[in-house]
Amino acid sequence: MAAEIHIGLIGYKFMGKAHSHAYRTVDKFFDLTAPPVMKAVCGRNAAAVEQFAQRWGWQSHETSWEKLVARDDIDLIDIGTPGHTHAAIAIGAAKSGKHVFCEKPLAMNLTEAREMLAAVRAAGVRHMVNFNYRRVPAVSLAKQMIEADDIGEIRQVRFTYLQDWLVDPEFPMNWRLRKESAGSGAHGDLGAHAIDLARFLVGDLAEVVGQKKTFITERPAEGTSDGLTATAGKGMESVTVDDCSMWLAKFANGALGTFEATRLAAGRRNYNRFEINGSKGSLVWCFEEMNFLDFYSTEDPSTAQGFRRIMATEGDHPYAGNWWPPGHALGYEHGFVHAVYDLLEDISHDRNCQPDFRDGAQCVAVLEAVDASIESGGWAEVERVE
Ligand code: SOE
Repeated sequence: MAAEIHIGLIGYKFMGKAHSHAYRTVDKFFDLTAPPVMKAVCGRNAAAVEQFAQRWGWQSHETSWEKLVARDDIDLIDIGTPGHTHAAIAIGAAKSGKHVFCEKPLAMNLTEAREMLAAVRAAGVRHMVNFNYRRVPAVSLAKQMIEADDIGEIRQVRFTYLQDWLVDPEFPMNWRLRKESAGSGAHGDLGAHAIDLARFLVGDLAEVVGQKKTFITERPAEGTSDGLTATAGKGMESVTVDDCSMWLAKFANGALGTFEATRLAAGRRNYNRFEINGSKGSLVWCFEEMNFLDFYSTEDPSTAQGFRRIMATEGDHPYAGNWWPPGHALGYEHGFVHAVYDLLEDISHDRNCQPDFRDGAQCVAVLEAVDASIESGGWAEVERVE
């Protein structure tokens, strides 16, 4: 068993920061079999990536991902770059015998996702997709409660991911607004999270029917962009992805669901929410109040009926005991720390990671099924990824 796990990170913007923070922090709060060593970060702009490496504590930097994945002092390649680069990097990393951790959505389409899955399986390396919201303590708690049958048979579910950072038509173009770099808009960017949470908590989706729409079809050309901020360049550029998607689902276990993803919901900053109704109760969670899980049980005495609000910061709640005393709330970055903790332990103990590339591919299959339903104007079956 290795004493350390040597990390090579590709991408140094929004996700690069979130992942770097996780590697820097994880062994301070969690006991690891093999702690991470921040060996190298990679990006195309040499000066910017060098500055990032110094600031975040990476030992070295590269400007070519091909060089990074070929290095023999790296065990794990972490991909935090735009969607169109995932497949080539992940397949290259797997061929070099590296474990792979990849941002969501896994791939631009199902064909690519299947190729990535085949590559990591052929290489016998560990693989994980970063669906960070699974590892918010209140969400992990919801999973435990569903498994403990606290809400009974799941019947109806609502998964909603609303943001508003694109509601201003003057917000400039960036890679997330181009089909060739992002694959899709809110549908893949946010809908992928909703699908993953639905698969995690409810189960596999069998059939879908939906709609997508682009309301703002042109935006100022890109000047600079970093994460969800951008400055305009000269002229206008066409938006080639959706602003929102709305769809219905039938789950394999018989449950029915509604899904919605948008980046134009004025006032909703990061409103990633689910409501799950079962035969014995309901669970409700929203990221904007991420430490709370609302639970309703039909089994409570009639005098005490009503939603109860659980603050998932007790020592016995998933992950929470490793942090602060109860009530000392957690934030966005903690989900990434938890993901990296599980990933590193799974690698150390040679276990399957969750969600793995099969899960990532199954999520892409759902995204594509919605597209197929839009084309056909009717329900579409979700392809099963084995
Ligand atoms: C932008 O919509 C974004 O950064 C997504 O790409 C992330 O996956 C989401 O968690 C927050 O918003």
